[in-house]
Amino acid sequence: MRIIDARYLKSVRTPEDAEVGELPEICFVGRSNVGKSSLINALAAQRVARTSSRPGATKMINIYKVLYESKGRRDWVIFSDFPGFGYARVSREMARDWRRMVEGYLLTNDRIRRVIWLFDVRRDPDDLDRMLVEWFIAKGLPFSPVLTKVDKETQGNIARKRRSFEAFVDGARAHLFSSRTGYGKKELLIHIRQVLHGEDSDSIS
Ligand SMILES: Nc1nc2c(ncn2[C@@H]2O[C@H](COP(=O)(O)OP(=O)(O)OP(=O)(O)O)[C@@H](O)[C@H]2O)c(=O)[nH]1
Ligand SMILES: [Mg+2]
Repeated sequence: MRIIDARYLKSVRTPEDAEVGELPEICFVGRSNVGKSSLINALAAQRVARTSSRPGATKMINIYKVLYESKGRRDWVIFSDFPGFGYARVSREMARDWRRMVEGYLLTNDRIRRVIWLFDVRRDPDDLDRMLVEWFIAKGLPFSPVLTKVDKETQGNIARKRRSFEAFVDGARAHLFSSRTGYGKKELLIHIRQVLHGEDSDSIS
């Protein structure tokens, strides 16, 4: 799969506001600063998504319309870039608003084909991450974990972290990714193509 073009459409709070008809959608979620926007830019091979050094800056769901080519066919898909969660400095009300918006969006959007869950390879999962995994499973939301920023870790640590993370997500396969080096990009695009074409076999839910 090759991405030919990617365009920012709008920032929304609900699936209806996106106004994208029936196009399939891939959501990119994860904690603040994990590299969601950078990953979208790396996949699209252009700067469409806004990245920031200020964690918690994104407040709405940013919608991108992506044209891709696969096996000689061109198609559209929506990528949605979620505001990061778990940023310690936001107020309780903001955290509650975030949760309401994100949960509402994910639960009422039947365009969603997959939630790509990004996780910084250098971190260890905590209670908030546990709650998120359990929530995905309870709601039957298909998700694919991606360990990000692998350029920051040694090969040995990555292998070890991957094993323990895969155990944490009940055996789902964790993809590895670096938007700095491009590591894992090809594989993740193949995975997304498989998801879009119903050929995926290696994830839970
Ligand atoms: N070394 C390294 N840094 C990265 C990578 N991906 C992102 N970053 C850096 O991490 C910071 C956050 O990246 P973003 O892509 O804005 O992260 P985000 O998850 O979209 O952040 P929020 O929207 O604030 O939740 C930026 O300074 C990026 O340059 C990566 O693969 N490797
Ligand atoms: Mg972002």
